[in-house]
Amino acid sequence: MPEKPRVTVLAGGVGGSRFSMGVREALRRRGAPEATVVVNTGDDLWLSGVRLQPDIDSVLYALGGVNDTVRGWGRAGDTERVNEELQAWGAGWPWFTLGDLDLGTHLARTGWLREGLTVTDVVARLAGRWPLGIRMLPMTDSEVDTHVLLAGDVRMHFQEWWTRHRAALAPLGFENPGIAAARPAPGVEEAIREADVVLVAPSNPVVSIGPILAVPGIREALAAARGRVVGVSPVIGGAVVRGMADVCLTAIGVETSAAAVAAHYGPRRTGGILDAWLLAEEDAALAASVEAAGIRAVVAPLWMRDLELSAALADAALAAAGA
Ligand code: FO1
Repeated sequence: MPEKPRVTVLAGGVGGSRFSMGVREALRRRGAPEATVVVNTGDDLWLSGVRLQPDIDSVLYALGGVNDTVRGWGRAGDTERVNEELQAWGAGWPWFTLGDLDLGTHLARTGWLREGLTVTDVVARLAGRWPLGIRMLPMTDSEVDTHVLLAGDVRMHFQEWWTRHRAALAPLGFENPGIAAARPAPGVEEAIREADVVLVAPSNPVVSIGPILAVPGIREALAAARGRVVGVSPVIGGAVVRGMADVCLTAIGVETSAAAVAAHYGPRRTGGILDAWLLAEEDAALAASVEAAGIRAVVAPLWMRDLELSAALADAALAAAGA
């Protein structure tokens, strides 16, 4: 692997944002070109007439240094005046807060979409506001949803299940209406195929990485990638680091363990996506079973508590690709 590798990251949500910041830092220190991050758009939605892209905005705000690090979503220092007014009208969802600054983003995005710009164009415009130090691409320009399937033939949008019910309703599965007809956004397949390394962020494997992999053409691009594909476990010591990914994993029959998630992604040489998998030191005992599944196991510190640790994790992932 070159000393200054071209890196592409598949990412979504908070885990994807933190990891992208680590990758940006690690590459800056090497004087390497900016990475490309392909972001999940499967949990996007229309609400109160505006288009929300939670994962795009998580990565955008984090890399732009304007994210609310306490709540884990939205803008730092945001206010909720418009949201209060929406609630007074009975508009939107009472359990879903749209901050004033955040609404500025949604209005800008919706206006540009209405003017005919593609999602890729809109993301490029949003990304131009702050010096992100990373090229952001949406996984697709098509509208794709994530629905949660529940008992009694009930289905609801992922955001309702996640924020209103805090994932407490046992899901039977997840569906992505619109995904079969979706195509990777312009530049995504090339970014995957031509990268020296493709990194799979420690994001939710089901509702963040899952939709990216489900876009027809993306698995094929990973299979044809000239560089190695290295994933980072979102599970440490048998528990998910953040969010409610364990509930999602259980719903699709995958145990909440670093080895089971690696096996779920599968080895690239037999139709899966991974060449190597980073497991936490707490999970070192699982390395043998990852290797037995045909994936190179690398034990490294995975906690991204600050930028230094996130950059060290990115370095470990790059080293795993070079070995
Ligand atoms: N998460 C919440 O827990 N409560 C909210 O009210 C909420 C509002 C919200 C608005 C815009 C946005 O882009 C994200 C928002 N999120 C909120 C986060 C989001 O629901 C999820 O954490 C992610 O989609 C999961 O990756």
